[in-house]
Amino acid sequence: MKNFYITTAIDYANGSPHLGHAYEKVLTDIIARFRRLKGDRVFFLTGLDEHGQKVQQTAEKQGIEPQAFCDQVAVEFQRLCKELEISNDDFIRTTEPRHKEVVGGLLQSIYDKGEIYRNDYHGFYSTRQEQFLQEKDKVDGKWPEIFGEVIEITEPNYFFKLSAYQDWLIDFLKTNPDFIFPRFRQKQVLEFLKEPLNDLCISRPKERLSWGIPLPFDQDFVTYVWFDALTNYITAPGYGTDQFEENWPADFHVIGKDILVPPHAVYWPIMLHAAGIPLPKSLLVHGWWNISGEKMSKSLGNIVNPLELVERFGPDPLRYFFAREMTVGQDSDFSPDQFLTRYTDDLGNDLGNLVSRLLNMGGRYTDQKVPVATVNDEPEQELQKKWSESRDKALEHCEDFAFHRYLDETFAFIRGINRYAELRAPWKLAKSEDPADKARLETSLATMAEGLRLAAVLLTPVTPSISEKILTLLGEKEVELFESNLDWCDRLVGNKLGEKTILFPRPQ
Ligand code: ME8
Repeated sequence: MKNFYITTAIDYANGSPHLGHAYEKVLTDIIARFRRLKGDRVFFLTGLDEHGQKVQQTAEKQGIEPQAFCDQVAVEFQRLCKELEISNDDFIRTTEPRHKEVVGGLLQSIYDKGEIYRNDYHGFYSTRQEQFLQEKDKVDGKWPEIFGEVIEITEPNYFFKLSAYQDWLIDFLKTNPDFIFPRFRQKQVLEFLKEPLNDLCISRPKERLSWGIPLPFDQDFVTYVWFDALTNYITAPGYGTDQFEENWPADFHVIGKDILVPPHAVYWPIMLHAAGIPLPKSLLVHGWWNISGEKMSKSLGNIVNPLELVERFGPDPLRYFFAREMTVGQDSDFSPDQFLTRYTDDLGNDLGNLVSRLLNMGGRYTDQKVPVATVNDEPEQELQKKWSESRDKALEHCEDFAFHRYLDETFAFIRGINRYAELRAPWKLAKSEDPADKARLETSLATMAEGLRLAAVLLTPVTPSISEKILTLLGEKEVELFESNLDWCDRLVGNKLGEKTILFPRPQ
């Protein structure tokens, strides 16, 4: 059986991780965890894009060798993954020998097929974007800011026959309308393909850029960084080895909207097709985080460091915020106030209070044990019905990547447990002399505990640490599969409840 193979983009190693990097990893991790809980075998890849001019220049500015610089950055990105509880199975760095070997092999095989040729290039070149420019890239007669310094050059280079595949790609996209999620992105690609494609310059002369992978057929050149970077997706599953087909084709490449056209939707499918390698099944394209209404950028000085948020609040509040606030595919806004509101209202008030209430009452009324539910009246039946509806809808939303809706459903259920507690008011039942009220008291605590268990299981892909903590407090283990763990039952009866704990302390 083939594994479910999912990747993030590989991040540029020319700076520290920011909120956008953290988001993409969390989004991909939620999908990976969801799939594992459904019983799939998953291979989840993330990593770093270490070659190219930007990295070389940043390292030069710091007065260190590019490799030493990348080694430092890699530590930071790997720490980000660990701190955010990202469950990646591999972390690829494009400076690793396994990657250089695959890039060399892929280039050679496309070259041997006659799809790469040498030619003189004359024109304009953006050093910042490492990209050749055309007159049509000018805005109001000037090169836009994003290109940085633009120089005029004439130099021999190697070109990949992209243009020869344009009709094939258009046809492929038209016959595979679900290749790109959300669908409106696929339309944008087809719009882009209405203009004729130029062949892609896939080399940089070594005298101008040394920090790259040499072309196997001409050692005076290094490989264009996008050709190098995209190849990571086949390096990690072992292109050229027997294991390759255990993972490839990838089920999803999760990427941001800025790197869809042309890299992932044009270069990558054509590179693979030219080399005779099957295409990935889909591209999942997410939007961007703005910061309090502004684009996140170094020049505005509004870069949010995800590690600071994780150090202060733990990984799950940020994971929850990402999944709750972003409609996958659209842009969203991060503001410290909105983050705190989600933390306090949803996590603290709805979930955290329910946990402390239950543990508190368990300690007082039932010797810290989960009692047996012997009553099954309207309030219990209502809550159980609410559970099966919320669970089914929530799981459906996950299939559609509508994680904000899945959390909405799950928290509507959690608020339902809180309402149930208000209705049954165990603290009042405890004062009653009526033996029927004792049964109601025990039932209400058992019902709250079971509701909480189910909510914790359902939340596992987004809040793995908190879910595990709650399950431990209920005397249960972390779950590995959704199956049989999402049905209302009495398995908690007799379990010892943990000591009262505050899961979401008030922010200082
Ligand atoms: O593009 N909000 O690397 P990168 C959400 N190395 N996502 C964001 C974001 C934001 N504000 N800013 C960036 C590269 N991203 C290449 C990829 S893949 C073979 C090579 C996302 O570090 C961005 O869209 O600039 C991309 O998917 C990822 O972060 C890495 O961006």
